[in-house]
Amino acid sequence: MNCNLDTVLAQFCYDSRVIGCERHGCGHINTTYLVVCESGHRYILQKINHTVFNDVEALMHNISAVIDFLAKKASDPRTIMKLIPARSGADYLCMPDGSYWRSYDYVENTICLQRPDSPEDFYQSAVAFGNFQYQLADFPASTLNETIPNFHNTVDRYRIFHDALNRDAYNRSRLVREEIAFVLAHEKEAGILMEMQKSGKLPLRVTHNDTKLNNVLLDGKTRKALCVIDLDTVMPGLSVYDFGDAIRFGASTADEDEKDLHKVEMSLELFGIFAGGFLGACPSLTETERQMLPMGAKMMTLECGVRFLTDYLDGDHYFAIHYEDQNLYRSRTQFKLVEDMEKKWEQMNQICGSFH
Ligand code: GN1
Ligand code: MG
Repeated sequence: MNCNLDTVLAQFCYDSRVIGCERHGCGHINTTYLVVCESGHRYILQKINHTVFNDVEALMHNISAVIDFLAKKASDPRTIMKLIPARSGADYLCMPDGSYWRSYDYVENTICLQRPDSPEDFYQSAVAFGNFQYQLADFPASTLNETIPNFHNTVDRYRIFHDALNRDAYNRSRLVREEIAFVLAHEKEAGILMEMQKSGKLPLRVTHNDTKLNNVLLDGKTRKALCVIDLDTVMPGLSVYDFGDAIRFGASTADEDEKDLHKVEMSLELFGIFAGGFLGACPSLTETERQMLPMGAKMMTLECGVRFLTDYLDGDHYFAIHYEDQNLYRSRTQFKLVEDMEKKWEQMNQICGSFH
């Protein structure tokens, strides 16, 4: 039996009676609602995908620790997410049907974008993510749980891809020969970043790991960077993951599932703008980290494409899809972006080298 939303809503400490609750946002993993109360106060309610995050307690421990840490450094409370406790006093709720829920204050007068309306919007997201990483530089990383083990371990993502391909449970591999060939042709590069981390060339930091443009809120009035959201994957990681994942999504000239690949390019202009904002807000990166930013962009894009294609082969159980073959279209845009980055490789390196 599935619990109904009213029963869930009744268990959170909202300031007045709930008068509305609608689906909200574009996340691929959790299910998000916008809650409106009689007072006019609004909240975010999320059903946590506990197939993806199977230790919800560990996940919520991370989030509240990160929020508390950032809140101590922040001068404006709107810059940090605020968890709304359940009536039990806990910061999440487990319902009798086994579903998990949490709630946040809704940050009013903010903008959440799927694509930058202007280069300045993208610059602001770079400032937000660069600053986020900078603020967490002295967070005690060993107290963080790994909410999804091997999240950006591209070599392991390839292992899972091979498993799915061998199973071919939905008999779909015959439909995606070209995409499979692309993935296999890039396999030898998959370990580059992790090897550099293991040999001490790239330092382990506390990173966000999911730096899509829609995981940052801009101030509605000033359009300046305000608040980084979606803290589920804050874990020890590499700075170049955060840079790279943001490029993958926000420097693309088209949507993540664009069907017309002619429209999909990695904009060098946006790449440069993001690099400037990110490096300016996070001045502590080492020379090697700076040099590896283009590789971070390429690896995060390749890895995400591999993950989308794996999920397509596996029957679309991980990423939420809104129409058939959406994961396949998503994977194609990622591979097109990787190809485009390979063409623009020299310029990408030049741009990163120009910020000293
Ligand atoms: C997911 O949850 P959301 O939509 O912000 C995914 C990211 C992918 C992204 C692709 C926990 O992010 O890793 O890069 O989709 N999050 C998780 O759009 O797997
Ligand atoms: Mg998100």
